[in-house]
Amino acid sequence: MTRLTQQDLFGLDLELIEYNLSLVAKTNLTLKQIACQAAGLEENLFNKRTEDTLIAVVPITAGEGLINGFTQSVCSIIRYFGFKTFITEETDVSGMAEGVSKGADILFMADDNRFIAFDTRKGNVIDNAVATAFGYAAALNGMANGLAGKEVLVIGIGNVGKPAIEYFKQLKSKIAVYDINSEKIKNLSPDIHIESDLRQNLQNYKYIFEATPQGGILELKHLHSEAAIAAPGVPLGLTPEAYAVFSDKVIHEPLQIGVATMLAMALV
Ligand code: PYL
Ligand code: MG
Repeated sequence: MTRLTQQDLFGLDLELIEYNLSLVAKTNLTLKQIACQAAGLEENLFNKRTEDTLIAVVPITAGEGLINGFTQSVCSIIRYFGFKTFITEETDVSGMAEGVSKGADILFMADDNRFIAFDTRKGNVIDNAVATAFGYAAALNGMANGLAGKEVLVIGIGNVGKPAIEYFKQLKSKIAVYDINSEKIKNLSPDIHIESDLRQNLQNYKYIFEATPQGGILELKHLHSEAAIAAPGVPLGLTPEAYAVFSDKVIHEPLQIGVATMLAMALV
């Protein structure tokens, strides 16, 4: 998984109101609506749970260690919805113990391999990759004004692309997939179209879900003129030239949709 940098997160906590407005402009959905649709949770229940849910964000020093601003960004996204949230003073196991002893119902924490929400009441684990997949797919559904019966191309069948396929199946979309590694597209269900030549055929797809760790693979000259792109992959899969033209049709940000969807999934 590509590791976020302090620069990726700079200013995120101060710009959530503008960010939400930009999401509504692109998808006709707020961040809360995207998260609740992705999680299958009624918005009013989401709102109600602000009254009885305490959330701890635990800094984890394992592996490459802390990312400056990571726990603060996670905390600010959750607080934006009105949930009581705190960052533990301790890190790692001590931080988990502190969170539980202070009555936290849900613990958010990430090492270099997994970013999870651990629900201490039900004992289940919500994974950021699955939440990001469902949240970005719900955002693309919003941009398309409904993807049922419409073709969507999923590029990158990894830990985000694969769950996204499941979500597009739920939306009854017509799914095409591309991955540079043919191993990744083995034993997918037969109704899924395997795209073999991305450069040649990218222009045939209006709705694109780009979940590769490869930057700059989507070039302006290959994109459908009315393309709408959900790009959870870090770094951004569009070339700067393509992004300059398509920026108001691209969903790409470091944490917001994934964290909001993890929260909603943990409240189901
Ligand atoms: C969850 C992000 C989304 C993309 N890549 C993932 C990433 O950067 N993971 C590493 C997160 C490390 C956090 C660090 C801390 O500050 O607690 N252990
Ligand atoms: Mg409680």
